[in-house]
Amino acid sequence: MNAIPLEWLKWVDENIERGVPPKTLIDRLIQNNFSPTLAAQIVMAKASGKPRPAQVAPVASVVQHVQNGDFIYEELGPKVDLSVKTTDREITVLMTINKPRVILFGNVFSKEECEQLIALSRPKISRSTTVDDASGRAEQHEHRTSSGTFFHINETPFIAMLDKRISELMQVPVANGEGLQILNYQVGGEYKPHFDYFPPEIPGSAVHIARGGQRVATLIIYLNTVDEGGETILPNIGLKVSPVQGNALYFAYTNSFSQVDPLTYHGGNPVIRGEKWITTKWVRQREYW
Ligand code: PD2
Ligand code: ZN
Repeated sequence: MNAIPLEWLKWVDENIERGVPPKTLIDRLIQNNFSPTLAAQIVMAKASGKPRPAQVAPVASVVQHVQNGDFIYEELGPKVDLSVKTTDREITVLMTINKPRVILFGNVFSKEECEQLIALSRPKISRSTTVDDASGRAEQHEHRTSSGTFFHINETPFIAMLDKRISELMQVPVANGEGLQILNYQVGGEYKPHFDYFPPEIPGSAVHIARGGQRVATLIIYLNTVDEGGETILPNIGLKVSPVQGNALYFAYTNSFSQVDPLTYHGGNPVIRGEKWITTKWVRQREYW
């Protein structure tokens, strides 16, 4: 259904005014055959107090890049308490934020695992590339001054063990994950703020989304403790996370309406002293491998 009959608009207005949660109303509209995108737009326009467009235009059900504040927060990502038990490890929860969904974990990898991953990566690293906006091709860019490499899913028994642990922690099947990406930053190396999802309005995103769907969440695992600098930042919420060996920063940004959350805009500050090693796991909506 592409347009909303007036009686439904009235129904939304009345229920928002009565204090019914937006999510309940969106669910009810979807049950009544409205597209998730349209349902979300109508309800959130009313809930946010912004004027609703005079005419509700047909909306394609593609991934939506919403404005800050318009993202519908469902319970994204793993449900966590004080700690999370995976098959082989007890991981601590150091901090959580709900909007955007961010979790800082401790004790994700042991010191030995971090050292082993660095040792395996060192001989393979080369200058990092990023995705070109227009073409979707991987290209070198000044905004990511680091060197990197990656491992295929389950590439070795050691990598398979880490992939499995991460999958249990993120509560996403191993098959939905991209291979572990390794980055090494030297002094001055940084990663300028960006989104990890493929911005839907950029032509180059389509080719990436075609395989496995949109990215839904990121886990950045710190493989060493940086002497100074190198913090991961989320500038829109004023968050700065120090790289500490074995800790990991999780954030989720795609909801079941295929909206993506601009509050997860993030970057890596320049390294001031020492070097920085991380591994990143990006997970998709569907099977990627
Ligand atoms: O190294 C980081 O802190 C960092 C910052 C932003 C890593 C990534 N993004 C990433 O791997 O996506
Ligand atoms: Zn990133």
